[in-house]
Amino acid sequence: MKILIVGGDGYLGWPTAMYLANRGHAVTVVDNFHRRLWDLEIGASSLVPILSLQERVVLWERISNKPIGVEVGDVTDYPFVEHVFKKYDPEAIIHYGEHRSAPFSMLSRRHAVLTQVNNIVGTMNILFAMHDLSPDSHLVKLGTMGEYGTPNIDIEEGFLEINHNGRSDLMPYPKQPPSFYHLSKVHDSHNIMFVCRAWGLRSTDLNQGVVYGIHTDETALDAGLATRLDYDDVWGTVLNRYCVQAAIDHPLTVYGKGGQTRGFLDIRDTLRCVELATIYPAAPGEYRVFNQFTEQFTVLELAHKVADASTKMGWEPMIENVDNPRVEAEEHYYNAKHTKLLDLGLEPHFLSETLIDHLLETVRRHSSEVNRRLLYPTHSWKAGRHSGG
Ligand code: NAD
Ligand code: USQ
Repeated sequence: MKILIVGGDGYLGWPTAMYLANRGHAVTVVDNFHRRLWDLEIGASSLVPILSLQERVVLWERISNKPIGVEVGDVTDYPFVEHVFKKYDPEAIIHYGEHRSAPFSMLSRRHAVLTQVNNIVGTMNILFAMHDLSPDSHLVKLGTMGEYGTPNIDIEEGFLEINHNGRSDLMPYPKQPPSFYHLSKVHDSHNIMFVCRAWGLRSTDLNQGVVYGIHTDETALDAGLATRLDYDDVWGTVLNRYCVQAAIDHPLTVYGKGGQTRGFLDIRDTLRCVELATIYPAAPGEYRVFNQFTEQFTVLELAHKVADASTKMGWEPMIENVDNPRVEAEEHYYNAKHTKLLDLGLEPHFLSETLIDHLLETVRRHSSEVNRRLLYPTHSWKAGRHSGG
């Protein structure tokens, strides 16, 4: 298939590009490198060194002999999006190209607005390009489990049967997102659902949980093909952060009581889920929602798993309950359905000691480069404490 991967220089986009190219698809990566710029603002960088996109592609093509196209540009710029659609006429657009940090979106008015403009405008431009230039193409859009929040009832996959005053309907599941970033995904979902209905476009919205790990079959081929590993308090996700903290004898930072339950998945399952959604597309006019995660844990459970693995390696991990910088429930009911990708053929890689050991060994090799000032959270989300700038 002719596939565009928007955000193909990122943590998930780059391994996806190699994975799909390896399986014979004609892959073109689109990115504007803003993520690398936003890192500079925070003073953060990937713990595992990463090459530039162009260097990665040259190395990949030398090793695999499978081409990956590159288009550098910003999807909030419509003439650029038009140019890309006219040149490639994609059958599928895998859209990772958004700003993805909840803490970043909560830093100030500027960060909140930047996040929402980037994400919502970029997605709208892709929808208009699909409508005008490739109306039969399929959008595989990365959303987030955070769109649902943490309701006190089971979470369904996208839609909920509602009975009201003697009548019933299948309605979009209620959304209670916890940050301006997560809200941007809700706004995207509404826009996408609308154009599927109004214009007959086809789309799959993947409500993904928190991803962990950096190892895939393709990244293992050469150190130069590595994907990024974020560990700072703005970009780092929880399990990746715990592993880095354990590797440098820093306390594992459990925010608050640690009863926050989330859906998680191995990065290899992200690639497979996106592949499944792409090769089994939505029908014209169909807007599908898949919950993309394989297991759910509390963040305290995860800290214990990392601590146990570290102890077995002879390290002396500590778990610290730090003041929670976020506004979120620390003890709550959580039961989210996630069967649709399994039905399509997903065979999950569950979180294992081997995986944690592998991640711990990798980060230990780079432990001298960890910036300790990025480990404790420094920005509170509490109301009234955001700067207007
Ligand atoms: P990332 O920040 O590593 O990659 C995103 C890429 O998109 C970056 O390379 C960035 O430069 C690019 N980008 C952003 N805005 C762009 C624009 N306007 N034009 C062109 N390129 C742009 O993020 P990631 O972790 O790879 O996440 C990818 C997607 O998956 C995001 O949409 C994110 O919300 C979603 N997601 C990620 C996780 C996770 O745990 N990493 C979990 C659930 C959902
Ligand atoms: N947490 C800790 N300690 C830490 C870091 C985080 O306890 O050191 C807690 C947070 O308070 C939160 C949970 O871990 O309760 C998850 O936080 P996270 O930073 O790992 O992930 P999150 O902010 O939710 O965002 C990440 C991705 C985002 C994606 C989301 C999926 O950055 O792009 O949308 O995971 S989900 O969580 O399902 O919404």
